Amino acid sequence: MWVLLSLALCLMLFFWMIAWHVWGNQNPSSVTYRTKPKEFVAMVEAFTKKYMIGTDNGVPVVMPDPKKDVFMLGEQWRWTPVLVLQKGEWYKIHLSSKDVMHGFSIQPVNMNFMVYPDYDYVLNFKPTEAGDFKVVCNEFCGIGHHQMLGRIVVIENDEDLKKYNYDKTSLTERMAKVAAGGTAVTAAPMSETEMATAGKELFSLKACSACHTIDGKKLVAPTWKGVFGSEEEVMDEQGNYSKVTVNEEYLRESIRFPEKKKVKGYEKIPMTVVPLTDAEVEQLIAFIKTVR
Ligand SMILES: [Cu+2]
Repeated sequence: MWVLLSLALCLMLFFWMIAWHVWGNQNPSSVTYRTKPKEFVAMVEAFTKKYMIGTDNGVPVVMPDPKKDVFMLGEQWRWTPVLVLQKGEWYKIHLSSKDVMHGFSIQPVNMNFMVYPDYDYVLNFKPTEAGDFKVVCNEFCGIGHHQMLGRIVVIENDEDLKKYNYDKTSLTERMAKVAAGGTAVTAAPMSETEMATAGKELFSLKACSACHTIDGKKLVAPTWKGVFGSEEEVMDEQGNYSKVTVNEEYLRESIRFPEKKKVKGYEKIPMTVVPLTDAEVEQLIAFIKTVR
């Protein structure tokens, strides 16, 4: 009798699980695919280039077409890009992580999803109210976890864009070109100022500020103040000294391969190589140029 009773209970709980999914006001279910962080980042970058309408605190803002694939990437420590979505339209949202596990939590509506590297979560998603939504990370992901904030703006019409100081003129122009039989949508190029703003964001985001300063103070690494264009004595990997001018080329090399030419006085201190995309390296350089 006990065996039968427990069996009945098991079956009941099993079917209740299905019922709860349907009637329990749960998070929508997702379809999951395998991916690689590199692949996913490339998709996010292509998507961002195509639909970008500007930047918001150094983070690109994109306004995708409804019913299309939309991408959002979690990385230490931010969500990119900022999404502008239309109320009442369906979107296919892809979520993944570039590094570690993050928690994608839309506030204040409190919808939560886990975001893992190597997995592409696809959610069919329809925003039902307009407004400014925040995406927080609810999975502890490192020292910058508390500042990992993203943004999803839901608008009812194009007029709403003004409230957020966004402007989609550049996007409309690029799309019109494509409609007229032009070549594929080319990147919305970031202006030099936008690049520098993005670089400034990366300076704290990627913890460059732990070792470099922008006010001339000396930490364990050379300050960035006035460094661009200056002449420095550097040591190569063989221990030979020479003089270099700090230009874009030198910075590009030093960000990727810090050991190649080390500034005199800092030879013994190893620099942490932070994983950055090519675009991010350029943004940092743009920022360094402005630190006078
Ligand atoms: Cu996180």
